[in-house]
Amino acid sequence: MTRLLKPNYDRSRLKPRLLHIGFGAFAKAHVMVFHDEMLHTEASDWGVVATRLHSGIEDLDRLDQSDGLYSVGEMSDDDLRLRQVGVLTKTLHPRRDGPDSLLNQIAEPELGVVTMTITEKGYCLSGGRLDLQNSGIRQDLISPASPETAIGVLVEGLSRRRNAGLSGLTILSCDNLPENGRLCQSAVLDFAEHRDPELASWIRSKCRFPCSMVDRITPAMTEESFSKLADALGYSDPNGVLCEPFRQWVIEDNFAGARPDWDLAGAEFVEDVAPFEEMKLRLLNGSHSFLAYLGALGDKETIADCMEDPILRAAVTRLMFDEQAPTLRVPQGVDIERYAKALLERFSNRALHHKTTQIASDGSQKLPQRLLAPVRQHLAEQHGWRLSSLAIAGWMLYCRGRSETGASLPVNDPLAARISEISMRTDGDAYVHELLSLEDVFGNDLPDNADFVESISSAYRTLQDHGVLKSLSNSL
Ligand code: CS2
Repeated sequence: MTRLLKPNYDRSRLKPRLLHIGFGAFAKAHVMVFHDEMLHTEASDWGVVATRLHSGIEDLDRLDQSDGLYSVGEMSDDDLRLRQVGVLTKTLHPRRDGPDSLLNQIAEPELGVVTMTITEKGYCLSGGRLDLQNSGIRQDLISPASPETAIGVLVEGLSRRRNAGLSGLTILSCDNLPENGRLCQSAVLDFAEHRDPELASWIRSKCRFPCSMVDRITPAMTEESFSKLADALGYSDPNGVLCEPFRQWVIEDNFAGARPDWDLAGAEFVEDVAPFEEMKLRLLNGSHSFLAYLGALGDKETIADCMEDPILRAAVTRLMFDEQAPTLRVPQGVDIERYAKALLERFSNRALHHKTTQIASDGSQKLPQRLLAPVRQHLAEQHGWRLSSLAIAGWMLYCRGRSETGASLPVNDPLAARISEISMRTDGDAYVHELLSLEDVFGNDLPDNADFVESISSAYRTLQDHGVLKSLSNSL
């Protein structure tokens, strides 16, 4: 049986100083592991309150039943390391504990930092600003004291802090968005401005929204992964997660007050996170999306299955080196070639079983920063971007919900209803043109760019006529 690393710190000393919104698999395997490692290293009273806003009451109940303890298994092809994380002081769910429980927690004097993993769509953005047409935001502006969205929750919690004469907070976004802190700040300020301009100016002056780049591949748990974890532990842990051994966290050093010493656990505090975020979003996440759409269309179940296919492997390597890396501002001290090669290894980790259809979800939220931003650069500088065009057209074909052999593919996306309506009505060039008019995805510049429109239409036709592997091998 593999050895389990248990908390060596006094859990009874932990106070609720950090609140995490969106306590799912990624937070458990990433932010909380850094936090746990820090607590192993220094005597500290930074404890964590875990919350989820919508689904997940049962998950939090289960955590309560195990006194907030859960295990993380770090898996490579030939090793599995186990850690028991003990950072939690309590869990909260507004639908279980009442909306005030969470709002008042934000207004607790000892709280200093809020971390968030709420996924791209949780920020309710459109064109980098708060989407005032979003139904959740509209509802929260009507009844701000019982908010449903993360943005509404933050603003109401901060308003209570201000009314209580307390200090501001640091809100630390840990989602895969470029300049995630800036985006979070603009969503919060836009919302607050609509409620009360004085509250907005209090937030502007007292709170901080650092950007951060987070990285650890953490597939959704399945029955199979729970039983793999149970085999290693010798008992079953319904709260456990499995992930890869690699983890990275680069954080803008811009906090409103004290902060946890996550650097003791390997996190880097830097002045400018943007080049790190861009590198990760394009090289890792862009390549992930490329493999997810094209792999799933070709009936590949996991990312490691894709990496075993010589054509997909060669194609994703070329995408990284020829179409993604040249668009980057390389962060200081990083060797891009080594970074990309390490990614190819990480993607090949067979133990992870990371499903292509999981990564394929929410494409409308992911495409802009992962694939379209570099393409804009290629269009301006007249560089080739054939593989990116196949990935974007691959997303379009994926959105029709069928693989090349006719297997059904799940289309989970906030725009799914609109996309499905378009796909029932059109196909070919007409379908491509209608999808290109989704402004939140393609902006209003790309649909007007004749080169862009022609390249995507041609890539879509190629995929339909020749299939994924032939289209890719013709482009290598
Ligand atoms: C993936 C990410 O599902 C996805 O979209 O690309 O969750 C990826 O695994 C993480 O960002 C890795 O840090």
